[in-house]
Amino acid sequence: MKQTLTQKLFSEHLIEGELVAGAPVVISVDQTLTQDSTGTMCYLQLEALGVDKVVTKRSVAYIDHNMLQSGFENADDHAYIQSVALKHGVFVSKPGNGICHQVHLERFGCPGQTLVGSDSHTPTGGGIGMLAIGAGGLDVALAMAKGRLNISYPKVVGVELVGRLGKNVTAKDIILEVLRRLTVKGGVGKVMEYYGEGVASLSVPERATVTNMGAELGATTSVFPSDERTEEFLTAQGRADVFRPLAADDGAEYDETLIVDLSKLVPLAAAPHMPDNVIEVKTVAGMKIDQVCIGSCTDSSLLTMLKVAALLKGKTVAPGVSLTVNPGSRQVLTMMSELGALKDILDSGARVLECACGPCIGMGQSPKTGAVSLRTFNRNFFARSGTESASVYLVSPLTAAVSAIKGVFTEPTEADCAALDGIKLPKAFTVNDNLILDPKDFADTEIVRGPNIKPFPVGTALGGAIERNVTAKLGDNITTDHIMPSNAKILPFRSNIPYLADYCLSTADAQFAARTKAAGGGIIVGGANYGQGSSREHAALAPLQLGIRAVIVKSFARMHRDNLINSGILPLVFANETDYDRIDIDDTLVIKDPKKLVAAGVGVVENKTKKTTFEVKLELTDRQKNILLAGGTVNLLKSE
Ligand code: MIC
Ligand code: SF4
Repeated sequence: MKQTLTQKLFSEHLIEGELVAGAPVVISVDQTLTQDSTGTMCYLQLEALGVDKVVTKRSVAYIDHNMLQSGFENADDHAYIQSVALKHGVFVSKPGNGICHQVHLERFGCPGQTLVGSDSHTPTGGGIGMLAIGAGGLDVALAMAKGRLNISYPKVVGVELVGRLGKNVTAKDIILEVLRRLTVKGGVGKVMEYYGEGVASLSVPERATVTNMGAELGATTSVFPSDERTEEFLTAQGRADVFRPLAADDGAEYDETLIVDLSKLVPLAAAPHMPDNVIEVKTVAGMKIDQVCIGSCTDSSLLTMLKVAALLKGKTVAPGVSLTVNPGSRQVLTMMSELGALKDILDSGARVLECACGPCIGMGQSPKTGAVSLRTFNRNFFARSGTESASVYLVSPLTAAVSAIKGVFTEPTEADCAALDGIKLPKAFTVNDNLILDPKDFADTEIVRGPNIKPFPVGTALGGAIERNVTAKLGDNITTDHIMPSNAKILPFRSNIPYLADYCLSTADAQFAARTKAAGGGIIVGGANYGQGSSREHAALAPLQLGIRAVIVKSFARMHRDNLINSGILPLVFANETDYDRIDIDDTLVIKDPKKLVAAGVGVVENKTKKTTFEVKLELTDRQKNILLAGGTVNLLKSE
């Protein structure tokens, strides 16, 4: 049978289950990655699992998110992660080495291998032909401990790329176009598999921009074939030995297909506050802008930086604009300096920041009140920048650079982009891995724990009726940035759930935490695609800390639903979406027999206040049923 690349990658790693869309499967995990803002929780859980050493071929702990060190908290967490990782056989990429996804692509990505990461943009690895999947920290801890991942086999969407990009458009415009067509929930339960003659014109870092931001479709992952361009990239990284060619069989059938004609794309932007709110840049040309940020795991490669430098060369950033640049890795920054691009960027008046996530997660550079901020990032969710009144637009690095000079939203023209002619990947990257610690050199490491590390909450086994008030009623597309905001003020508390819980849902409903505490717990009601965005399990652990027992919505995003189950919170879906309209905040809901509901997968919820009932669904694998009955994965594992 002719196979898609996705089918091949799953088949090679299949441990249990059948490759039928929607069916539960278990796959073997070759590699894992963690970053520091999800990492502390992940390694606390790994410790709780009681394993001595990880079983994967390669696991890496990156420190790239929580970098401000405005108090002792972040620095303590870094010390904990470094020590606990090395002790368990995990490589450590120290602060300054770069953003996890960029560094992983450069130094560790292997075509054909599986990668599970405690970060939603782990699918970046699909740019080099990996099956790379984001997951909550506990699932990544389990992947490190057991080398396995439980997941639903996805549908495969074939995205055929035809033609070639014009000079003034980039890979960012490709994924913005896909988001425009499919929306932020269009990829849920699906893998986006790229193929076609247009693929060969894209280098690995460009492919990685597309697969990275496939996370914004809600997709399980995205993947490109591994071909000569992949070999070229790996050779330039001094890693030609891990290359293997990979592609779908000719004529393989996809569950769905999409054609993107690269030659027809124009510069695009995602307008506030959603990555699928896509417009053509020309429709906002001339709008005054205040800030431009270039960087993030989706667009901070050397290729991006060389293009930005070429457009900035000899020019000055507009007086009213703050331009920041975060190179994706130290390798990128080193080579920018070697090739003269750094000087061109600095000469333009840009502020060069460290190789880290930085403003993408609101760690500094919050824009001023009411600002218009153009960012080459992947998320423009409400308040994520740290300024609620700001309007963040997601754009290509070319649009970002020309707009920074002009001081207004500017569509890059083909003529502007003549300066980009001849820019290509180097034949050899400058490799220096001295910021990567190899665990075999640190056999005697003692684990260091700072006072900011608090025990994480654990759910309770399901018992009798659950009677709770609705303490939040929310709309569609609620992100994990709403549920557990992460700006510079609270990100340092990622190892302290009791502290974080007070900020739960604060940007969507400022009274939620206080209301839920006063009611002695609660139930959250939400709309479609609830929990989209990041992999952060804090978006489940903080509600658990507050006593949330169930979340009832129109539909869930994959990782958040998995995190709720891991925490022992019931993820319920309205059988009839119109029942959503008949529930109000403070209504008392009763789930009479939660165990029966879990076993049957359907059941009735009573609204005591309205004197009505409505039906809910709960599609679970047998393993998930056991997790919920036990009150979460940690309890289940303990009982086993
Ligand atoms: C993000 O981009 O939202 C993050 C911060 O990288 C998260 C992880 C986290 O919340 O720590 C993600 O994408 O999973
Ligand atoms: Fe970091 Fe932003 Fe990428 Fe998340 S999306 S990993 S915060 S750069």
